[in-house]
Amino acid sequence: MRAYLSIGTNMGDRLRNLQNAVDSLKLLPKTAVTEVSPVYETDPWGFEDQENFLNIAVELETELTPESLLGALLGIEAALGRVRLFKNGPRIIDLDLLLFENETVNNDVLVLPHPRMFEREFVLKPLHDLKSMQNNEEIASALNKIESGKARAFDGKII
Ligand code: PH2
Ligand code: MG
Ligand code: MG
Repeated sequence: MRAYLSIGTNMGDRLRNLQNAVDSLKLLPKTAVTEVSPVYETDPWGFEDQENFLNIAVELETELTPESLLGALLGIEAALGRVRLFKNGPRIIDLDLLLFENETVNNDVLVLPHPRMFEREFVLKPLHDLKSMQNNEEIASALNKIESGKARAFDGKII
C-alpha cells in the first residue's frame, strides 16, 4: 500500500530532525521509504509567533494498516523527543499521515485524507514534487488555489 506523509519541524537542528525522522521510517517493519521531496522553508501557519518550519513530504510503501502506521508515527515523534506544548505550537518533529492508498477513514484516532491538507501550502508544495503526485489533478488544483510563493526551496537534502 502506498502512503504519503507530511513532516515538519521548527526547533533545534531542523535538517537533522527531518533526517532522523526519515531514518526512523526506514527502520519500520513491512515499510519502505520510496521517495523524499525537496526541503521547503515555510512561515508558521496557525500560530505565527514562532520560528519558521522546514517541511517535506515522504512516500512510503507499507504493509502496515493505517492505524498501525499512525501508531508508528507517534512512536517516532516520541522517540525524537517531541513534547506537545499547545496546538499549532513549536515542535521538534511532526509526522502526519496524509493519504493511504485511496482509503477514506474517519474514526476517533484517524481521519483520511488528512482533513486540512488541501488548505496548506507547506503540505501541498512538497507533496506535489513527488514523482507519483506530479500528475495528480486534485493536488495540482488545490495548490494552484492557495499557492503564495512563500514556501521557499531550502538548501539541504534529506535522503
Ligand atoms: N504544522 C502545524 C502548524 N503550523 N506551519 C508550518 N509552516 N509548517 C508546519 O508543519 C506546521 C505549521 C501543525 O502541525
Ligand atoms: Mg501537523
Ligand atoms: Mg501531527
